[in-house]
Amino acid sequence: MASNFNNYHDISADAGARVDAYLQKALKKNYAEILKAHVADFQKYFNRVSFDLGTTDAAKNPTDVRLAQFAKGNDPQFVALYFQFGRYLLISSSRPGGQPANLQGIWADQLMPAWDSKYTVNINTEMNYWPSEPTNLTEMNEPLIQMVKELSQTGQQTAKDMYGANGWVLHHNTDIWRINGPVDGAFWGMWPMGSAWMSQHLFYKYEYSGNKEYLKTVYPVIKGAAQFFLDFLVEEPKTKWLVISPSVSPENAPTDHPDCSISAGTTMDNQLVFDIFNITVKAADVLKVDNEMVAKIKATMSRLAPMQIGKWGQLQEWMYDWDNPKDNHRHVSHLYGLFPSGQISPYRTPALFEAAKTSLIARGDESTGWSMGWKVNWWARLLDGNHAYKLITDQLTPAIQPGGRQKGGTYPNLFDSHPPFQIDGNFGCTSGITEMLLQSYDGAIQLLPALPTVWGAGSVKGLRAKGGFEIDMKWAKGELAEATVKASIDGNCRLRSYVPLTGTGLKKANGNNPNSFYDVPNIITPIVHATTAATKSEMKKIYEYDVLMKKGEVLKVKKQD
Ligand code: FUC
Repeated sequence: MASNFNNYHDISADAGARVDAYLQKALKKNYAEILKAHVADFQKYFNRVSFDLGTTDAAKNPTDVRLAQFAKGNDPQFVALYFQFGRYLLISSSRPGGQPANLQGIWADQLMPAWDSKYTVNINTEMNYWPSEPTNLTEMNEPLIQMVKELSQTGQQTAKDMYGANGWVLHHNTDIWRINGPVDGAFWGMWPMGSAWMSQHLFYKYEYSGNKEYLKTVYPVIKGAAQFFLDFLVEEPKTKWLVISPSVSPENAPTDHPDCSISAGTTMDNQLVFDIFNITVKAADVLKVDNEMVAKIKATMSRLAPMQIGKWGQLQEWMYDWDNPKDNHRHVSHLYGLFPSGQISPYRTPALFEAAKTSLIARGDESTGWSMGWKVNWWARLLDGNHAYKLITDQLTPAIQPGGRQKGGTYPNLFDSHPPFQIDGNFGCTSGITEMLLQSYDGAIQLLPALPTVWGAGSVKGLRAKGGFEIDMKWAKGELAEATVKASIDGNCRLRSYVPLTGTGLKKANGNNPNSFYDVPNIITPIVHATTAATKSEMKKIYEYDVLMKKGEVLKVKKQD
């Protein structure tokens, strides 16, 4: 019930005294009071978001039956339930003062759980936190932020000892003791990019709230991550690009070049370095600090490696064109640039958009649980609601097959299966469903960007968008009917929609969005090696509007008749 653990470098607490204190406090209330307090505490967070896709008779079946029958269709409420289950899991496993959600959350039921129930930071830990801001659960980030702050302390020593570098480093895995060095083997472990990815989450919280006081408290961590990469980048001799070396494209090896599994300048490395530099510059600008370092970062950014489109039209995963179109590895790390990052956009970078799509099609759909969860997000960003829905169906497939064999999918209690049980896929899919309904990147708030045909009518309330906006939407016949936007800070609200809208104060959008939370990344021009003509996706017409909103204001818009 308690331990002597205070934090990663202090185990001086008295476990017995702690148990006593817990019990004394609990015993003051009877069962009914405790239950009431618990429900009130839970609902305070949970009830911020509602999601309705309609309910059919299938909802009367027990969960295992619904799961087994989901692919046959006609159970839209199951998706809404699964979405809300992800929120339930985050509320339950990531409370301020505790530890962040790990590989099995608080539900690891073995003494030796898979991968020690730790934090794999080359995707899994980040995925756990994708839903926190967009599904209105900002408080649940607190344990993650605390862990990243602690990692930024322990990681300074590792950066010095291993690389003689300033700032802080984190490799692909960590645990409650905040370890930062490579573990488990060179092929997985030699990935020095953890600080670049984990620090993004500290900045997301700022982007959704606009709270500068909060930003001040995490800025040293973000800056420390950038400092490491300023020291660590090396010049690639032929191209003169500044790259990471050695590194891996997480856990994947170019199948035709197995000797190159550890290489340099992989696409994900370049994208991550770009993002950590980009957010450091933005944060320093908001806080009006560190001019000199910002100038150095900007000069370095101009020398980073560009994304490259390889010979079969794919987004290259490595610096050299080693991608094999038959590779169906679960990690598709080079698409980090499409999601969660916003470097690739259908409207700004159409060539990269098509290349990312080509890569994803080649990788295939069915995979491990978390990989399918990530793919829902990617197909949403590729604006293909039906393909995103196909991935939800793949994920909501029974993990336990006839005969007992397990595969990637979902257990009868709705836990995600890698296999074995891993909670990241739950969070990844909850995030993906959100991305189908609302995206706030690429210069605008896009309403219903990737609605699948099967969700003809529905409503959602309480989703959050960057820049402090909260959004409710209703749709019918597959089209947005109305939306409400509440502003929690001042700022221009740019709405993007597939249908023309009316509403008080709505003006046709013009030029760049003046709201700095919607600045688009100024990426390096990609290099195209492809010899075949690129595929061309059919894009729906979009309508964009601006409304200048003040804190507390509410905007109502409707589809034009
Ligand atoms: C990474 C993934 C595995 C698994 C593990 C916890 O190593 O490649 O699939 O999710 O983390």
